[in-house]
Amino acid sequence: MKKLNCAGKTLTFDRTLVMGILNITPDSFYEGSRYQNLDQVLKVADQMVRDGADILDVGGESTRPGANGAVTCEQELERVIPVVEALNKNFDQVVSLDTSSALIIKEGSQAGAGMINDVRALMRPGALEAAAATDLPIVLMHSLVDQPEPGFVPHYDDVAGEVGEYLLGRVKACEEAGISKDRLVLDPGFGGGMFGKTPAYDLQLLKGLDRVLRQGFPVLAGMSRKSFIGAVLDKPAQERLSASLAVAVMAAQTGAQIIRVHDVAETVDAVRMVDAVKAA
Ligand code: 7PM
Repeated sequence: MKKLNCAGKTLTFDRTLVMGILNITPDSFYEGSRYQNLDQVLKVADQMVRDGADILDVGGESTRPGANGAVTCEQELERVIPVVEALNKNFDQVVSLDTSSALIIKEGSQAGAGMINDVRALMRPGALEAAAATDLPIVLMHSLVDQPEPGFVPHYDDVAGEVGEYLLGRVKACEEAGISKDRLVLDPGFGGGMFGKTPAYDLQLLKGLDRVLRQGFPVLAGMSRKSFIGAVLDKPAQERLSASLAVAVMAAQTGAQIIRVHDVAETVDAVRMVDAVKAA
């Protein structure tokens, strides 16, 4: 059974794991995931834990296309480090730190983060070295790295193939930096903006998720309430729960080991059914 050692806490891939999203940003696209202060964050985390979350994902920089994305490093540190510390102390769950910055990887690992989740796959200067200096598992997500110009339209001939190749390139960069392969989790990076997918590409990626899984690494899928669901159903973020559960089930059934979501209780029920059918 594959396991990840997350700074003393263990993740075991004996069932589908659920990662709850804790956005410590004032401008997250989904209102239900915005919190102001530490007490409030701990309350939400406590509910997620009781709902069955395995991992708590803490992010201090909004990746929303065109949002106040340019959060300074000090602001991100100030927001995120106290939260990582408190979550690690108060819960048995693994605290995942959603960051691309070398300094925050370093400070976060000292504050008790059990996993690094980087939407830029350690492409920022110093990030590879900072991650290598920790023993933590790392989520490598595919994205464009740079914020695209307004009106930029991404193009792929074969999105699942090209995303898979990019991720294997990042695996190689990690190995060269001294990061062992068995610390790595791959993520195709569903979504627009700097994640670089149109709704049509997101659907193709989900359809072709088995090809990313074939690389032999654990896979994380983050699709919760994202805009491709809105594009299919013509519904705002608040009305995308049922469809988010549907795509979570598809990803889990295909073999994704970690599902990143806003709605932990509902997703845990949904993926438990997938696990039960697999075990039947
Ligand atoms: C605006 C747009 C705000 C997009 C937030 C988002 C992922 C992630 C995010 C993902 C991994 C969201 C995203 N998405 N990390 N961080 N995989 N590994 O919808 O898909 O939460 S931020």
